[in-house]
Amino acid sequence: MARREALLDAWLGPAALDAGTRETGRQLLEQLAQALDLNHHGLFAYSVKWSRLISPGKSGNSPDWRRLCEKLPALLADHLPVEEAAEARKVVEAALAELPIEKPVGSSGFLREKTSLGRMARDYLDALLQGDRATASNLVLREVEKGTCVKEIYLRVFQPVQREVGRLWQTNRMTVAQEHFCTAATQLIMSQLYPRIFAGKKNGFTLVATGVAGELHEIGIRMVADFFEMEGWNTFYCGTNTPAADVVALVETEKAVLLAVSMTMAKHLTSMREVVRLIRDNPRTRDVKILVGGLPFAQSPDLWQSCQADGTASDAAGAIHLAAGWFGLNEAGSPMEG
Ligand code: B12
Repeated sequence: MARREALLDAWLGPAALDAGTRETGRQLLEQLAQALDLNHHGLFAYSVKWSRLISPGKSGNSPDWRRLCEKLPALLADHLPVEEAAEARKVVEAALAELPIEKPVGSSGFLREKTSLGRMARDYLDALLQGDRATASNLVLREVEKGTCVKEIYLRVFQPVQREVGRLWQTNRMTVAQEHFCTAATQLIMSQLYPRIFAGKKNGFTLVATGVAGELHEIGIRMVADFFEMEGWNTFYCGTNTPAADVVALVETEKAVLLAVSMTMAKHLTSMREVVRLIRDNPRTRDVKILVGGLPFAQSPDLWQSCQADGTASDAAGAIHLAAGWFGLNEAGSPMEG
């Protein structure tokens, strides 16, 4: 610990005195260690891009993370054994190679206002920004009454709006309280759609869905679970931060054939691997298919393999598509004939 703090001081120099900058630096070092552990430079590259978007307001001095990362290999050579330092250099250089061409993550916003649902997403977010949940809710309910599928609302309204909320928070244009308000409102409005979600015919397959231990982001995996429910699956959505052993016990008692596990923060990778290991080690659950997903898996497309999972998908639609292939289900979510 003391060594890491000393490294932070050496790396960031006077900027290390600013708490926000120090925290971002700490997270970057953690991501570098993880990228090295897993041999996935993509995780670190994403973190550097993310750090570049943090606004001066949030991190005080607004350091130039690119320039700081360029200094990192030389410093690590002083702090790590030769071979590890050489590996770290490769990861840092690969991340830096992506920076000049890539804009910071999310720099252009997540709402696509050229489509009608994109415009509605804008109105929905504006209503929430004004603290007006009733208008936001009415927009959604009216759209569904007009015949727009709930899945479309999830993927074209709730998902981009939540990502935009994250971008506004990251760039210091939204407070944590506003973010919490928007998130809570969206969860409430999702619940208003439940009579439609639980209305379909069942196909006899059971899914357990949860976020890993330590993970607090729950909307993504809730959407995944709801998509399966709409496809006729019997779903056990357990929110997030569920202890690994309890996930395995639920899979076993409910005789689930599929487990969907979500992780948004890459630092929870150890918990993710633990769940998968416990499922595989239990003779009664070892054949259950495991689908993993969440932000890091979209950033680093082959990360799922290093977790010994069966697959990943970048969104809820991709998840049901993949499962349909595994379990021989047709477009209506029912088992295929013959
Ligand atoms: C709301 C929110 C929170 C809330 C969550 C509350 C809740 N009840 O869920 C709270 C306040 C708890 C929170 C905390 C933090 N957050 Co936050 N949060 C968000 C925010 C704004 C929205 C998340 C969301 O609802 N997304 C919408 C869903 C639909 O998208 P999704 O999760 O990606 O899910 C889709 C796919 O990924 C996929 N998928 C997801 N899971 C799975 C699983 C399977 C099996 C499959 C196949 C697919 C799949 O399908 C989903 C649906 O299509 C995001 C912004 C963003 N870009 O997402 C930041 C964000 C994720 N948070 C971030 C950060 C930094 C944090 C904190 C570290 C902040 C802090 N300093 O405390 C903590 C970490 C907490 C923790 N230990 O987990 C960063 C992460 C950046 C990074 N480097 O990775 C983001 C990106 C914000 C930003 N732009 O900087 N956060």
